[in-house]
Amino acid sequence: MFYINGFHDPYYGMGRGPHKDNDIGQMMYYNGHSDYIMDCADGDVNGDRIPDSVCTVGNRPGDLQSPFVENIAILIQDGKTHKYTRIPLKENMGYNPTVFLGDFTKDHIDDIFVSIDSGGSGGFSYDYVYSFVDNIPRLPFDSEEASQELKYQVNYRDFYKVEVICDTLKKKYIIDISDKGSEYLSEIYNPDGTLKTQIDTPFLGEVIPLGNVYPVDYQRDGIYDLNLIQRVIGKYNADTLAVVETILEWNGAEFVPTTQRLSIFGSEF
Ligand SMILES: [Ca+2]
Ligand SMILES: [Ca+2]
Repeated sequence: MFYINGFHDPYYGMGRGPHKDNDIGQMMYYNGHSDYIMDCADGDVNGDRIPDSVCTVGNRPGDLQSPFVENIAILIQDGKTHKYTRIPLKENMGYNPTVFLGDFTKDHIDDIFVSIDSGGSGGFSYDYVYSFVDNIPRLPFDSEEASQELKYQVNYRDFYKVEVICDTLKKKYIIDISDKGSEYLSEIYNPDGTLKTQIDTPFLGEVIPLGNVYPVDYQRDGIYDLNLIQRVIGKYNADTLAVVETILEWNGAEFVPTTQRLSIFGSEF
């Protein structure tokens, strides 16, 4: 067990917050709470130019071998006053809650990017960008909201083609599935390559709304954009036909999609 902020030693924790190297996985006490430290990063997030310490923290209800974490929150220790601020998250349970600091909102002050793996079979994560300028938490990006704003259609077409349409961005993509093998294709297609009128699968084609989000500094100017990756699935969850990558950039008021592309996986030959 591990004590921060003068629980045992009144000087311990003064001038330092939790740090990555020593404290990950340790329990800490602050403001009358106890939490496990999951990940940490240092940077000025409130804009006073003094580096702050930012961690993801949470409870570990299972035994400590289990990676499951609940009540996940962001914990900021102000580098100047050493005061703690805890920001609870909307989706607050999952695996491997990581924190990354970087400027996403173009004000040259670090924002807080948090990712939590959902752990479900969909393989998606919950991702947030918080800003903390002047010690006020704001949430400019929530991956659930952002992904739900992107509306898609996935339509199987004659001759082993799957059309993916992003209605929101008015973009259309065509995937060739002719190398899927006869077992897969014969359920959907007639021998002449036209679509069957009666298809015996419970569902066919979807872009899973929730995906994964990665910060990328495309212009190498110290400003991070968000790369949202969503899976296009065919007959079932594990049948990934492609992924849609949407790059979202801060426009001064919100994150907006600037570029979108569809990526396919190579087939063995
Ligand atoms: Ca600061
Ligand atoms: Ca910023």
